[in-house]
Amino acid sequence: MSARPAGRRRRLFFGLPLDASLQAAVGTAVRPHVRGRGRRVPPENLHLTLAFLGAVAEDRIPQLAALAAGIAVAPFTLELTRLGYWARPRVIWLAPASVPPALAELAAALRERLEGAGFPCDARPFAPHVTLVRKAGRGPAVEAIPPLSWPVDRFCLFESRTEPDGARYVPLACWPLTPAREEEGDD
Ligand code: 2AM
Repeated sequence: MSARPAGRRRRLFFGLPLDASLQAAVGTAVRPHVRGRGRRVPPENLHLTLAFLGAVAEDRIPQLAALAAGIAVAPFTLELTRLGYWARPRVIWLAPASVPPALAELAAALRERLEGAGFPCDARPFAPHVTLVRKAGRGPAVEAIPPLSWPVDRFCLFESRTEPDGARYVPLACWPLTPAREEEGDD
């Protein structure tokens, strides 16, 4: 009996994509406040991670797509404003002023379904952020920028590809957030 050949593995995560105009706006807004050494995330790579999967056999991608397609969460808006620094991973990040319930619900629904389907997720609590700089030597010069509004209407499965000039995050598929259906009146 021959063993099934190991499928190709891909490095995957679910996340929220920023439109090109918001990627550019974030780049412009934070540039003056980032000091010292570090690797800035190129604007086209800016995103917010919902659930990191790591290396996954590519024949399991349809299972991930089916699981994502079953999630029904309403669209929401994030106000990107808080700038911060995590000394351990040495990243400078941008985060929303607050976490709308729909964002928490989306991340929780994804993680629950992933765990249920045998995709272990990061056990750390969900701390939504957009990483701006990696290997940063020091934190940002200010703790906040004027809020940038981010209307979120979809989430995506991304592949993290390693290319000669660094990582590139490529959306493989996206799913729309669906407005809550109006409750039917009972009169
Ligand atoms: P970060 O931006 O805070 O570094 C792709 O690597 C994305 O998945 C990044 O946004 C990264 O978060 C996130 N991620 C979460 N856990 C990770 C891990 N254990 N290894 C690499 N990336 C991780």
